[in-house]
Amino acid sequence: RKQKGATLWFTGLSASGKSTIATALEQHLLHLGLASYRLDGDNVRFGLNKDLGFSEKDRNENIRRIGEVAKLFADSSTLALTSFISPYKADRQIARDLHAQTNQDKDPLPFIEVFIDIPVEEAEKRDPKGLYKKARAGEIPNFTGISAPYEAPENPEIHIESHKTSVEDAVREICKYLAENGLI
Ligand code: GGZ
Repeated sequence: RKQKGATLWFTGLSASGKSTIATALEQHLLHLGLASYRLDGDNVRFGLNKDLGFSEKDRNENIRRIGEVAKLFADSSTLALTSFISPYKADRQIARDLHAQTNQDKDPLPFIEVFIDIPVEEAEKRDPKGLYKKARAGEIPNFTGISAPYEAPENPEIHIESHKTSVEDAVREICKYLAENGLI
């Protein structure tokens, strides 16, 4: 059976576990023999988007470009896993709308919002890179959850409370959704 493409759009605070879960999911999908590709800060913010910082305008443009790139992967029948804070609802909506706009004869590309939900206090306790500490000290301006907003999704396709869920269970839940929707 031919593989279908889709975008799994992870959103959540820094240190919520987006990239950890997306990486574990990618491994699982590769074991199943499915093509998937992960887009994250390491391969996007240092290349395609190296001209962008963390102002609201720059984040808008960051997410717009990532939405376009994810769409290209999904259109090539790959499962695109994007792992960015994407704090603004309107930006996530733009990425979603892009996936609905395809050539007349083609079906819309599935866009699955995966909310990796964690209270900011929990993310701050994790603080694996010491960024929250720096943000509290005023050393990082516009830090999401501290001095810049995070607009939580209201109706995400998948909602994972990452401080209460193991990485394995999160992967299982996402795969269940993908299977139920004929994507794996
Ligand atoms: C939030 C920041 C900031 C500010 C640098 N606010 O935990 P990390 O380090 O590895 O992930 C964060 C990453 C966020 O980049 P995104 O492209 O995902 O953001 S957005 O979707 O809002 O455009 C964090 C680091 O970059 N970082 N400065 N001010 N996170």
